[in-house]
Amino acid sequence: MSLSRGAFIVFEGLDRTGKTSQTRRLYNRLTEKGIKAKLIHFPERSSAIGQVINAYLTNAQDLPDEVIHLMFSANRWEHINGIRQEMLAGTTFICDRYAYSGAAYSVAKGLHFDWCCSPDRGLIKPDAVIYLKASSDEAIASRGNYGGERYEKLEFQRKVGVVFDQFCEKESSYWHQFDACQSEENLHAEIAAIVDEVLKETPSQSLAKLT
Ligand code: NYM
Ligand code: MG
Repeated sequence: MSLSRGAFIVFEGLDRTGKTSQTRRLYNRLTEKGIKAKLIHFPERSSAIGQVINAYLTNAQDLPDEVIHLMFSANRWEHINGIRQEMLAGTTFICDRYAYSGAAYSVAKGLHFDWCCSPDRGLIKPDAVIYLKASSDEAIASRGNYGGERYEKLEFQRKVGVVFDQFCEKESSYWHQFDACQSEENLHAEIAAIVDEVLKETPSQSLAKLT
């Protein structure tokens, strides 16, 4: 058993629900407490695969739904060994989107749920998923920049939300739901309380895989 591994904390939710702000706040809080942490975001757009994903999301390139789905998964796979190594050496990862986004956005387009989950099987299973759920999707849609990228349409986001809700219900042992429409301060405080609990448990638990 490794002495003290880091945790893998994933943030999920629709576009504009505040994941990026909240992951940053959590990162700052952990590092201030002296906990070694790193922030990552999928899609990671800088790799060759990430650049294709970026071209797709900004409507510069079209790809079949199945192809872009597999690219999103490949983008996680190309980073996972590095993440695992650092986690085992004690770094906690805060991850802005992961395989659940992969499934949710593709299922919302009509792809089969099981087919969508399959390429991500074997990736690291998160110790906790922080699900920022929009209690009012109109409120979220009215936040800045909505509509700039592919997928950022209210009707489509609603379909994605249904899949996130299903994950949250099915995977309730490690999914934690928060109201994304409350103040940034409150939301951060609620998330911090849960993460503190998770961090107490993780060092003694071995890494699991997505199944
Ligand atoms: N997205 C993200 C997917 O469709 N599949 C995935 O596997 C991941 C990780 O990319 N609308 C979508 C969700 C977002 C878009 O993400 C860009 P972000 O967090 O806005 O950069
Ligand atoms: Mg976005």
